[in-house]
Amino acid sequence: MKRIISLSLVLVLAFTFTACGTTATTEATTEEAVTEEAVVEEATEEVATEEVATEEAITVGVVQTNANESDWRTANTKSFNEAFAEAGFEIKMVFGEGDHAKQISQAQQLIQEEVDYLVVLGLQSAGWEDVAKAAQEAGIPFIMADRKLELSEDLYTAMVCSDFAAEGTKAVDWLKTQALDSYKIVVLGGDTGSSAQLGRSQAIEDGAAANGWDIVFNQNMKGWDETLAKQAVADLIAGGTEFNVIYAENDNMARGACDAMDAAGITYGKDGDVKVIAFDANKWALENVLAGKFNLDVECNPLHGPRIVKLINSLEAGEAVEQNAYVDEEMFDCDTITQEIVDARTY
Ligand code: GYE
Repeated sequence: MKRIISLSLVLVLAFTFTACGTTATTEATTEEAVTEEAVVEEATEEVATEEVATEEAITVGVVQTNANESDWRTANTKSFNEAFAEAGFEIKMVFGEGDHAKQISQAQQLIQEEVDYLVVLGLQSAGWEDVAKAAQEAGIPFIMADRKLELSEDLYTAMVCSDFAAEGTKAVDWLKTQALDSYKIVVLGGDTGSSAQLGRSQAIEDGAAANGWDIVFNQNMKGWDETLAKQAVADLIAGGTEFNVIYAENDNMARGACDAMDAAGITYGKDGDVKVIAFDANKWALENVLAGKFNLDVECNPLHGPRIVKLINSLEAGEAVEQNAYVDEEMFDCDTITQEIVDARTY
């Protein structure tokens, strides 16, 4: 919310001094005139400084998913806070804590508070039309980050997201190269209805159908929860379900699955009986890839802070921006990863 108060103040000050000056000028010496000019100048500078201070306070409302959803989410939240602070933006971040309706009302509240920009990371990809329309009516640019929402292009300004279908396809293509005698796949999905879960799950379901692979278990873990993933795999083992692939839709759930297999004495990873696929590629997870505990980790990059700052600054400057930007991402294979790659990881 930018405030335009300074100009009038400058005018008042200048007028006061000149008025005084007028009567005085006839009487005052050159010196006095110089002093008054200096006073006016100083006042103008002061107000200008104040104007700059108030003018730059761009307020950005960020509708985040859950505070403690995963190590990825923690890195993502940190990236926003650090980049916005560095840019001098005022950040208003709220967390939906697993509740889609709560995110919707939080977004509406931020619109009421007249934020300058609204950035949404949706728990659910569907159901955002009303918020997007309300933002539009209020003249507030609607930006999607991380997860693409189901909105027509006329309802949002820009998006900086990951291509989750492409991430899933990378994993499926890698699985094909493993040429296993049989494929018995356990799918540990993320939050139901989030575009991250939808994209990654669709890819493995299509891949299995196309290649005649068996998906022996396919369930979404509320909140991408590591403990729920561990329990689900422990129950499968206890129930005698045979599997030789874990397709865990984030690093934390992959680690949960490994803990369950450790407890049951089942080998996995590079030299084990079960292939482990994860998504996110946090630094600790890449250490697991290097150690051969995870076979593959498909990157999903959480460092959206600087990307959104760049986007907002372009919009502020009236520059054209790419409406649909996908983050460049790679994957890490236990047969090719190096210590240097792990050391270079910043999250
Ligand atoms: O994979 C998971 C996080 O939206 C891409 O959300 C993100 C996902 C990420 O909690 O770890």
